[in-house]
Amino acid sequence: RTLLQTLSAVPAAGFVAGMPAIARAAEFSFKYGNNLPLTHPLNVRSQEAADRIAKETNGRVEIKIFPNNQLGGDTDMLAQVRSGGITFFTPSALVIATLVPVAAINAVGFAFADYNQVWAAMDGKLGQHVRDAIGKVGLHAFEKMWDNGFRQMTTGAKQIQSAADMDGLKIRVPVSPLSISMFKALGASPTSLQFSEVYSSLQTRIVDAQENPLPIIQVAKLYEVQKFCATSNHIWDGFWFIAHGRSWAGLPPDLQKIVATAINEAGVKQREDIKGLNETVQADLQAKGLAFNHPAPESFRAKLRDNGFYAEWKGRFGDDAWALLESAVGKLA
Ligand code: X2X
Repeated sequence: RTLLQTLSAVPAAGFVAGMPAIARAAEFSFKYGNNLPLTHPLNVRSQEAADRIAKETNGRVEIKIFPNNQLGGDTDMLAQVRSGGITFFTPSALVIATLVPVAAINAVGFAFADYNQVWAAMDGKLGQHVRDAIGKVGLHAFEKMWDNGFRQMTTGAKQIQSAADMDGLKIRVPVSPLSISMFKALGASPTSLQFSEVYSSLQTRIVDAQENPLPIIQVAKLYEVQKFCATSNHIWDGFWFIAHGRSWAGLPPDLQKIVATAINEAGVKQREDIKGLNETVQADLQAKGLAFNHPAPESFRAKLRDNGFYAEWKGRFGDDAWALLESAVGKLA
């Protein structure tokens, strides 16, 4: 066990006289940070997993969740999970790619047609390829990726009907080289900001637009500061549930098994939650005043192709990873 784990496992309530034995301090007390509001399925299902883990380990493993950027933005939490300051983090593939470049491969523009393709790839060889790369930087990635969703664009001033409307659009994107490259290739003027800054940057008009899956637009109330939503489905994005490698390796195998099973099974349920939300959230957002349109993908794809986006990223990801992606989604470039 690392010094940090030992320190965070200092007994608290457990030593108070008269407390029942079950309230003793956990042997392994872990922090899990993420960037989403408590109401998002990622947090609902993680809390379920944490409760199940506490129960099945008889209180030996405790996971405390710090949602909504309480521990800082994505960049901060990525640094913390690398140092062991926190044990668990769920970065989007876009964000962990700042450390593990190939992790952004699922986010190549307009690659996935539907969820059947997504989960076949991410639970299959492409996901394995990315998990191996994450393992090489001292982090452990759990087997089942969690869903963020297909990303959609929202704007404040004008509706996006086709790729021509992207020209000069001041759009916030995550801290992600692929997102910057893709939106530049579309003619937009992208800025990377951590998620914690998105609402206020739209409100104060530092940017005019952002892009996120509908469930996030809902739970983060972005409809309050945006008028239009183009359901472009331009990127499929998911969250890798990752652990600080040495802390994970220091957990006895029987406890590892309980934790991994609970997290992976919660992840599969979370995928179902997002799928369900995708079917209902649009009506709710419309009722809240967001005007929807559904632009056809062709003009966007053509602009990306003509501006060399696919050729560039094929080179950056390498032939092996690109071949795995194309075997899942068909020829891209
Ligand atoms: O920052 C975002 O836009 C979010 C919440 O989708 C990610 O985590 C990439």
